[in-house]
Amino acid sequence: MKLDATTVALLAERLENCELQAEDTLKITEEHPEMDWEDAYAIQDEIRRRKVARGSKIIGLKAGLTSHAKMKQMGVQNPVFGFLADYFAIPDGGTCDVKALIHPKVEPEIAFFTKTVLRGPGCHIGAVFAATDFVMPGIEVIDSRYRDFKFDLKSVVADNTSAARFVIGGQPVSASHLDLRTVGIVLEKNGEAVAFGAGAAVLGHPAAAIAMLANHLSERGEEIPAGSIILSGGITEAIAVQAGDAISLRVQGMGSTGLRFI
Ligand code: OOG
Ligand code: MG
Repeated sequence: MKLDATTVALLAERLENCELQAEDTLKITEEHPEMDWEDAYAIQDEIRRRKVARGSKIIGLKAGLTSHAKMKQMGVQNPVFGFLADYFAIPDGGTCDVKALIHPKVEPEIAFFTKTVLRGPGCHIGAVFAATDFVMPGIEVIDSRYRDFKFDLKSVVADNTSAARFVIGGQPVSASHLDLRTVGIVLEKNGEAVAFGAGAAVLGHPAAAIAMLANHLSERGEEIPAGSIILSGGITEAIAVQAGDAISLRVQGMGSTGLRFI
């Protein structure tokens, strides 16, 4: 750690206030170029602690920047991990108020639901299959708290990897009943197909993102709890949205889900 506890707490407060008040800020590494990975996750943990203290429940986790399309779009090279709070969840077919967000974008993802604990080190996709109850289509709404969505990896980790909202829908399917590498996806905006892909875009297999998350957590003495929802990361680049947009995601063999921005 390069930052002291007071600085970590102040940065967490600033980033969380930006989230709650829908205001942007400059990326925090400009002021703190010395900050390291531990600092970045410590700031994210402090944001999580603040939410839990206020009564929010943590219902799941997310992997981000797990596809080349996303890494290229954001100019970074490594996956990152964050958490999902209860109030991030939007019902299938529901609405998302853009006034509560800064500059939202949507991402097509595969969501995993765990039935047993998943723990590293050495977690692999076989262990992920064994621990997964089912998978479902999911749309993540990301909303970087950084001006113009410009960040580096440490800044985005501190900002809970731009997590803002998500919707899950369609058919729950056993992860071993279909080949998640070749499952095709189509993301539609106002009825027009705007992004296409297949599961293999995410680290060769979306389950690999879940294994990577378990291994990452084990380095910090943590695990993926049973009963978690985990977003495995955007399959295509993220698509900007505004009030009035209707978004839907079709996943081969898994049905579809969607939401409307108001
Ligand atoms: C970081 C979060 C990326 C994903 O699925 O790749 C992410 C960002 O691009 O703002 O959630
Ligand atoms: Mg995502």
